[in-house]
Amino acid sequence: MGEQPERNLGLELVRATEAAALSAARWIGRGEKEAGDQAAVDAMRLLLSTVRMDGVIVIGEGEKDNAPMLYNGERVGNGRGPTVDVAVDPVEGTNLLAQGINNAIAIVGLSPQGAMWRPGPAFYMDKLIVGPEAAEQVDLDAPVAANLQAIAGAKGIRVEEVTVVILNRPRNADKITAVRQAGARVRLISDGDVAPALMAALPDTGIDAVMGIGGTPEGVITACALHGLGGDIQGRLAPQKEDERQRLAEAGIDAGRKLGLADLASGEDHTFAATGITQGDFLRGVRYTPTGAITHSLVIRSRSGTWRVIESHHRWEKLMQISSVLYR
Ligand code: VTB
Repeated sequence: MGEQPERNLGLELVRATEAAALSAARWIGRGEKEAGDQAAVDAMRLLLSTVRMDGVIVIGEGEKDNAPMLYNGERVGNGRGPTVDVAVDPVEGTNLLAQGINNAIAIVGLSPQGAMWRPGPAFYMDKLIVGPEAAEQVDLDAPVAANLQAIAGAKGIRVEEVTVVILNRPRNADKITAVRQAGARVRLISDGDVAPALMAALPDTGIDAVMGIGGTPEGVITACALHGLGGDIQGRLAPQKEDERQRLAEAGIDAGRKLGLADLASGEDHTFAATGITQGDFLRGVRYTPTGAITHSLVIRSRSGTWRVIESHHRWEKLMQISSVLYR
């Protein structure tokens, strides 16, 4: 047993998301998502090793066999301090990065050991994500129109003014139709449902909810952030292929169960950091100056309910002295 997390590790973690974003940004729009992801992984891993924690990755780049670094089960941190579950997504939205599209971000989430839900073979999850106003008002099992009414009511706006982000996939077609039929607006995205989930929970972003089937690991990471922002996520596994269904059954996971915020990340002690890679609607992307680069990050700590926005100015000359990984 380590000590309970007391310091705001987010302020250390943000260096890891900044480093990942700085490295990934070299690959924006170059059409090579693996190379971009690898650059982010290398940089994030380097900085995570400095963080005062005894962490184990529970949401990472995959199983050890196919992910040489930041794989599930890898120990990260300097080995001292609190024992924690770690979720990493060095590039959330590798397609967005490769194609130079908005809202690719670098993410790290921390929870006390055992507090994060292990997605295992569960790739897909149906999600309903709202901000603090509507947190107690919606239900994944209620009709879409009823949830939209509840969100509008909680926010004091009309349903026609509610904007819902949905991943543009055939599997979400019914959801898209239902939202439109109820009179609300849909913003379709090609990838990356964590950035809009953050926006749904932050004030004044123009995004009110995220709905539809996306990734399960992204759902857990979102839960980690929402504990601090005050919103809600409800989900239910939504296996898309027979293979996934079978593996869930073998693992003894009940795919029919409705999962709430506390199932996805339990307790009250969660830390989250994200840095913009490509230009984003909330987080700005990495910008270059003659001598370095500027990053824009969000740090959330649920214990205090504090969220911070951090703009950092980096100098290549100095980063070069630390590691070539940080300056390419
Ligand atoms: C989801 C979503 C992610 O990839 O996992 C999606 O949550 C995968 O869906 O944010 P497909 O298999 O249909 O592409 C992201 O969009 C990016 O990792």
